[in-house]
Amino acid sequence: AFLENVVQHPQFLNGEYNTSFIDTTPELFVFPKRKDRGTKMLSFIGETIVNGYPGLESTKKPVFDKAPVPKLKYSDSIVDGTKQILDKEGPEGLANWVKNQKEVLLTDTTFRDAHQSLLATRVRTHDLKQIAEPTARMLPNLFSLEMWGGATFDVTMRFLHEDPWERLITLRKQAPNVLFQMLLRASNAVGYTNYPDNVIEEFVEQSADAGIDVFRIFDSLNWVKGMTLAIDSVRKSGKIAEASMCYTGDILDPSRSKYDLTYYINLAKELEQSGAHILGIKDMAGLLKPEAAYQLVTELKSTIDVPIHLHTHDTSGNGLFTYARAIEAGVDIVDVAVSSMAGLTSQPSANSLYYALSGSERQPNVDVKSLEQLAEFWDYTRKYYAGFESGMNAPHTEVYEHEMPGGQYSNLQQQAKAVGLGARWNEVKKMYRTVNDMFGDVVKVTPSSKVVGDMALYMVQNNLTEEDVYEKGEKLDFPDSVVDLFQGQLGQPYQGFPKKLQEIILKGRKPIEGRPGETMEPVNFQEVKESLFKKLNRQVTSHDLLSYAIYPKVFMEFEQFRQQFGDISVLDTPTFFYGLRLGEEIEVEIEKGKTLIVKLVSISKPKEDGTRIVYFELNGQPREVMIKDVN
Ligand code: 3PY
Ligand code: ZN
Repeated sequence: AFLENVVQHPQFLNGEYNTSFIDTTPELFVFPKRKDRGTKMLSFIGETIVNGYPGLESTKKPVFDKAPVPKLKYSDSIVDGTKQILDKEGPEGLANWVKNQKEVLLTDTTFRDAHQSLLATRVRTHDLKQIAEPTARMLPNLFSLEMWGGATFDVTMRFLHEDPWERLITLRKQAPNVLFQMLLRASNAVGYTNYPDNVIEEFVEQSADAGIDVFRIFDSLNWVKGMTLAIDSVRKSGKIAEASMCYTGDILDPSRSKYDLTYYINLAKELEQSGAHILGIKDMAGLLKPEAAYQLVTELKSTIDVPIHLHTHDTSGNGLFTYARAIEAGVDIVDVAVSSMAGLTSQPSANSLYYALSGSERQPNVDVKSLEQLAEFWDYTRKYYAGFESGMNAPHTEVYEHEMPGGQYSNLQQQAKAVGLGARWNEVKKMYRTVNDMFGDVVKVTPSSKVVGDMALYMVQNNLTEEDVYEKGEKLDFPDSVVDLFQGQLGQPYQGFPKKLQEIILKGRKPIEGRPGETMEPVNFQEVKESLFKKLNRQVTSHDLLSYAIYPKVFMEFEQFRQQFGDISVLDTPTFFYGLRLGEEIEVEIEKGKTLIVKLVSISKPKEDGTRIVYFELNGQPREVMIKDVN
């Protein structure tokens, strides 16, 4: 096992070799890259011990109880589910099957939106991997598992230092029976800006190949023209296009007439005509009130033919009431999360919905005891991520006023703190609504919501009122994202941009009116492949190419991190965030059947240049790494 290369070979050490040695033992002439896996991992753990994990307050590693994985009979095969229906009957067949179900169907968002909205998207593959197979075995009647896309794509690389594609492939193996669903921001893919058409096409094809079955496609301005390319690409791949309309405003409020019932009905018809297999109602902020849900779903049921899938956030505390009314009106599928990952800015609880519908013929066909066991796992697992909780701990009806999406609330709060506006958070929230109204009452969802947030921060930071913007606008340097939006780089809002503000913001620049992706230079994937090959000095996969095309800087930093520290997705989550306690010993399975035993022995005082030596034992052998203490 220790014969890694020629210099350790006994014949070489004894001088007993001639030139044929090279020919008969070529495997010994492969030299490892600078450091071996063990040392790389120790460097990462040492770094975390000395400098902490970015964004987490550096505290001593808390003692966590290990999350209990439900005990199941793993020898039984997994029961077939919706995935097999899709594979046999195709997307239309699956859509028909959905319409024929008496019970309301469930999408479990625990693997994606729930933690995006509660824990800053930080849940790691290591934890998902442990519960994916139990979930597939215990909840085989789910419509789908939402487990990819949205913010998870960049956060996995940026903050978790793992590959989003590997997550998808790994989980797919463990949960082969339930449809896998992702959130796709139409022409913005999984990014914050429009991409060339061929990037969208290639991204959909590769995601479908790697395991995604249902693509929930939305445009951040509800601009159907910006969605058709993504819808067409999904249809071409043989998967399910769930074209979605984002819900904003309040159809019950006559003073918000821009987004009234007619607006949504027309939009839904347009999406159906554009090829939606399922219509999504994406209530990203949780603004859809119960009676509004009833009216909207009732009206849609009599106008469109495709099944309807409703998504909401429980921020106001009214989520279940909204679902109950939508279910009464005939909605086909709703989004829920396992109870310990539900509520507040996340989705309503699956467990609660089950009980709420007792006695109803639409009560979902799930085993509530299984839900409770999964909830127990997540209850423990969530504690590992406590440092990323938003601090909101009760229903928050203020959301009807500011209309901030569930996934944005804690993010914008962080952004505000970062620019020194933590104490003026209430002003920022109010300004968010003011900016919405200045922008002509826009749909606010990634990335348009980020633009509204950027403008609100900018105005509060510079003590600007709405009047100031109109009066002193020519002299103001607006955030780039605001200029891009008003230039049409994210597409066109319903009823256009407010002209006066657009002139002030663009300062003579010409807005575009077509689809931005149409005029962008396509990415030459072959060229990118060659140049990446040179930079990375390894085989470049189609997944790497897409990660790079969508997030060039984030991808390169992720690669550099992997070169330096190796694949640290194998570490347990407490160690990943907090390192080790003195004397603590862990086992790390770096590949099947290969385990490293790591123990922290001691940490030296910093030397003059700030470096510390961290002493470990690796498989019983003393090892040390030098870490610069930057605190
Ligand atoms: C995302 O785009 O990530 C969202 O969750 C929007 O609601
Ligand atoms: Zn959501």
